[in-house]
Amino acid sequence: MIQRTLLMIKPDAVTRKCAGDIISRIEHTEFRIVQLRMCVLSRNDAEKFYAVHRGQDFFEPLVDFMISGPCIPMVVEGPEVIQAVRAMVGATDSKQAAEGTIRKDFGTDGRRNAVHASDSEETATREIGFFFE
Ligand code: FUP
Repeated sequence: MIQRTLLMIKPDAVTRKCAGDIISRIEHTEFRIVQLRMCVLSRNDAEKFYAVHRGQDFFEPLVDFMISGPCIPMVVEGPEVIQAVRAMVGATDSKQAAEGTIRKDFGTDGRRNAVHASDSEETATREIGFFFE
């Protein structure tokens, strides 16, 4: 099934000039980047984007991190792309992520983990709508 997912390069990776390398990984797959922008999230936007984590002890530092510099959200399209991009991204904590994953290669730890990727069709629809259309 052809799907769309939201992949977002986070401020740590943008600041360290890894955006091109991350975009290049996507371009070396069968998938297609169909929308892309650079933006600095407001505190309110970051809180809304990660609303599911409100109340967790990592919520505030996560929001502070997400507004610390520019993000590059993009929409990636292709067959079964949601799970495929999640696999390319790797585990949440960069220190635990498998060799060759984006988070292993470009992230630092459980917060500064280089990218976000939608985890289901439902979240993909919501997250794409958050940044585009
Ligand atoms: P993921 O789906 O892999 O992005 O992970 P989650 O939705 O569980 O977490 C979203 C973000 O919250 C992570 F990318 C980083 C942050 N987070 C922390 O900072 N500490 C934690 O213990 C868990 C998540």
